[in-house]
Amino acid sequence: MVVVLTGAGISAESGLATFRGPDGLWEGHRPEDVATPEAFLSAPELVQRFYDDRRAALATVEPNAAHRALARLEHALGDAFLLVTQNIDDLHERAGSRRVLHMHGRLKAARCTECGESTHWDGTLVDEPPCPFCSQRALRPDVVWFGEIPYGLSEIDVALRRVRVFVSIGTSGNVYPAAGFASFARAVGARTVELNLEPSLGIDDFVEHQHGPATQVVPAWVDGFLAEREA
Ligand code: BJW
Repeated sequence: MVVVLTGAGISAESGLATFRGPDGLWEGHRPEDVATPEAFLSAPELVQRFYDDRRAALATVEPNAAHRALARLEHALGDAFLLVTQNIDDLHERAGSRRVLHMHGRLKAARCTECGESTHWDGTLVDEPPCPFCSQRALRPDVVWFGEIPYGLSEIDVALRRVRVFVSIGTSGNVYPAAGFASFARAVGARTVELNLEPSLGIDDFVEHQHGPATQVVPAWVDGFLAEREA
């Protein structure tokens, strides 16, 4: 089983900002201070506008060569492949990936804080539209903030127990539980690979690494891996 974990770095060259660093998405705020249910409760309009803008921006960006390389890898491996993304954008799907698990939710989904139902969402939420299930005006972005439980943890656990090759792409290794996957994969005997612009916080968990822009290192690694498999 090949498990790939992606983070914001894979979408950076498509034009979507990453979270941390000087030009980070939260402009000087620490993500753990602003990406919380408490921040939403204290400034709902600000938070809704922030996600509405990011949702609208999806229409202005395209998947890049790294997203497309992972779709190619899935095509070659079929069921023996799982892509776990921390990203809430839809660029993996638009590149052709199907076995994608969005552990931190999706920009194009809204969840009702009254009835708990989640629904596909393309429009805005700041105007408090009614929930299509219960009609309450209580929709929020269906994303996972600090202190909330990520999606798909049982499916990820099953995949990580069977993983032979674990590849981490474009993530800084700051946020758990995702930041713990490489060490788990290594403990079960997997080959662990990091493809990132720079060494992540978890660099010691990887037996192989290539540092550079995702649009260069990911297609090159996928080509090499598929050639190795066929040899
Ligand atoms: C490029 C590139 C290019 C740039 N090419 N690369 C103490 C210890 C351990 C854990 C905790 C702790 N205290 C609290 C916790 C838990 C907490 C946590 O991790 N806190 C940390 C601050 C320590 N985690 C949680 O609360 C999570 N839930 C949880 O733990 O539930 C409990 C539980 C879990 C499991 C079992 C049982 C119970 C929830 C975390 C939710 C994170 N949410 C966010 C926001 C999502 C919505 C949104 O998008 O707005 O998710 S925060 C933000 O960080 C977002 C991202 O998915 C996530 C990770 O960021 P990512 O992707 O790594 O981005 P960056 O910017 O950090 O890095 C980009 C990388 O790309 C860099 O390395 C660049 O170099 C690189 N790069 N350009 C290649 N062109």
